[in-house]
Amino acid sequence: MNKTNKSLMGTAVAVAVMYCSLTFLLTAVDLFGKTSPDDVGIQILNLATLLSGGNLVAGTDLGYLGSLSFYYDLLPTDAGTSAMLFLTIGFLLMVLGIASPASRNFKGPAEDPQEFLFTHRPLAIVKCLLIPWNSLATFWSFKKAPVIIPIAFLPFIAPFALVADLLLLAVFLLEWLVMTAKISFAFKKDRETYESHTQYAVCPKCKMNFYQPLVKCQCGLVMKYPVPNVYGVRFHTCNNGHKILSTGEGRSRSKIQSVCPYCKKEIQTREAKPIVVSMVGASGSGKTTIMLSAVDGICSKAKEKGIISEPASKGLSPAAVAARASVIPTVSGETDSEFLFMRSRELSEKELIVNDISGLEFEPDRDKSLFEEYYRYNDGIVFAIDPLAVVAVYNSQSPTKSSKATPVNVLESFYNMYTEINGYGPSVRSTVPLAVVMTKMDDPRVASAVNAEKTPEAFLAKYGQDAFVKIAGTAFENTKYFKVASLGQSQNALDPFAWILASNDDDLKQIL
Ligand SMILES: Nc1nc2c(ncn2[C@@H]2O[C@H](COP(=O)(O)OP(=O)(O)O)[C@@H](O)[C@H]2O)c(=O)[nH]1
Ligand SMILES: [Mg+2]
Ligand SMILES: [Zn+2]
Ligand SMILES: [Zn+2]
Repeated sequence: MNKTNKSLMGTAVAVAVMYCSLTFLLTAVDLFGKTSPDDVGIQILNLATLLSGGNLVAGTDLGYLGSLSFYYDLLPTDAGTSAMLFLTIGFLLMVLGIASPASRNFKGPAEDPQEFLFTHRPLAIVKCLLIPWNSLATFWSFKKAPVIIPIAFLPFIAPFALVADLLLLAVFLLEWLVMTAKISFAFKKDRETYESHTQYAVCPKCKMNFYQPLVKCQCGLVMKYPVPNVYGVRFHTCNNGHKILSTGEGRSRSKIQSVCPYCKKEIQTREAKPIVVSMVGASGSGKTTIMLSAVDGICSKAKEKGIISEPASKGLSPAAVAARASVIPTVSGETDSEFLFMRSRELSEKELIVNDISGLEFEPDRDKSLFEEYYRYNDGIVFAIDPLAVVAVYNSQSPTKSSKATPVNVLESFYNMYTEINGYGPSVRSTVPLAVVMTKMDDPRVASAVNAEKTPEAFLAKYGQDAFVKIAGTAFENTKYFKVASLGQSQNALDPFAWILASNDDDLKQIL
């Protein structure tokens, strides 16, 4: 039982037991009649009697207890002493019920194994009212047959249990009101913060996006994302008793291990706002190299501005970025996305996710299902074009020979899949920013060919790719052309990424 539940249930139970004790005491005093009516003491007792629901022998000879004379005949003592004995047993059985494990079970269901709040578990009121009767459940679970004991003493448990229920109910309702208000206030505040800082999460493994991931406790239990709710306001407790923070304040919650609700794999989300960029282009057009150079650019820019950038996937490790001049072709079939986190004291955490899959797979005739997951969600597309390859195809005079990988063909097959997966009609323009990048600009041959024309668009048109410019402009509302060197002295691979990040996020717009 967690701390909140201890105090919620503890308060209710303490009040109930106190009043029952008073009832018990008053009954005892009355049974043995040791006070005289003139005492100041009796006045106080009378008032207490009124408040505590009365004693059990008030009125007639033995009052309520008188009707239970059957029990007293069992003992060879006078009715008053017997009544007291049975009353004591009844009282103790009620207290036993309160202290029994049945009263302290707050465990959540297997599909979401967290402790419920005392006031907000399913059937909370019923379970609360059952607390004083729980000796029945305890004896039943004990060995079934001994349940006869609390059943036999029910007439003596009942008066105490009923008084206890009355008080439990009063305290419970009060606590319910307070907790409901606290939860709804904290939930609203937490949701507002989450929606302004994070918005949603993306799985770098299966590419699905979702509002919040699942979380995994240190003990391995997987549960829903902890937010202020029926499990607690500021923290939750797993079914094994581990504390889990349930508000985004102070970033502590973001350190909990996330789990993708779709593929169930362990992922990192950190409450960072995800920005997903997909790399598109023929094999060898320079996608992986641009990505690595851009990550290098982001990291140095971030450092300048006092932002911590943390490349968190293997493909973006400092070693991989440093060795980008000798990048090995992306393994065909590699499907995990690369990701990098950025944060500072002023900046709520951001996550750049890059989908960089083998270039081969963008060429026509490929199985569409491979792409299903990739293009369900994108914040930007970087389309890489190797200018020398464009010139080479143009000069080869045999357009059929190597035409598979021309920018037009790659764009067409990409766009066909893209529209189909996202359910667009052919006339709908995508609002996702498309950065078309002329790569390898540090190569003098590339630079002279591209720079001979006024713009990258003019270069493409000159070398037989005017259809590319037309299709890109028709299909994407927001297209921009870049000339990029990802290697050499003056690298500027950050430019297309900065443009995409800035058009998605106002904070990053200020920084990049
Ligand atoms: N000189 C130069 N070479 C580049 C540049 N970008 C990529 N390359 C080279 O082009 C080849 C293919 O690059 P890669 O990034 O693997 O292309 P991908 O298949 O599209 O991922 C590699 O040998 C890279 O070193 C660049 O900006 N400048
Ligand atoms: Mg590659
Ligand atoms: Zn746990
Ligand atoms: Zn997943």
